[in-house]
Amino acid sequence: AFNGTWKVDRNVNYDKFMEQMGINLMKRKLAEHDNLKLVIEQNGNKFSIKETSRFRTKDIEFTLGVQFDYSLADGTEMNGTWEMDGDSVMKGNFTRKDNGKILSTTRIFEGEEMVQTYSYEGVDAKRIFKKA
Ligand code: MYR
Repeated sequence: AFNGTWKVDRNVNYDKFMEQMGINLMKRKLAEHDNLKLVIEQNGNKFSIKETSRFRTKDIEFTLGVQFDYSLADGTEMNGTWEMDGDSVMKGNFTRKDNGKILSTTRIFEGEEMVQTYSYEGVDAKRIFKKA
């Protein structure tokens, strides 16, 4: 169900979320319109994701429940895991390596759209993706 090409369509409270993450105004302005595209391929417990944005192209591979490293476009390093909750909900928990704080995230479906939620230190945001 996650398989396919997903393009970000709109954000909810993403600026505030990035601010809580400590990202400066100029970078936030660019990131708000980063044209993020995720090409997701799931095979059983294994995911391969090609992330493309105005900042970079990145290939990510992970296995559900197995810890992996991931760095944000600004260089912030994290590690953590994704797990499934049923067939159609992904739940991720990632720890920032610089301060030990947790970013939690989910991917769920709402109608035809995939919604990714983000939560960090009490601030929540969403990015809503449409299938390309
Ligand atoms: C993936 O499944 O796409 C790769 C792993 C994602 C890890 C968690 C994503 C957090 C992204 C937060 C971006 C916020 C920028 C302030």
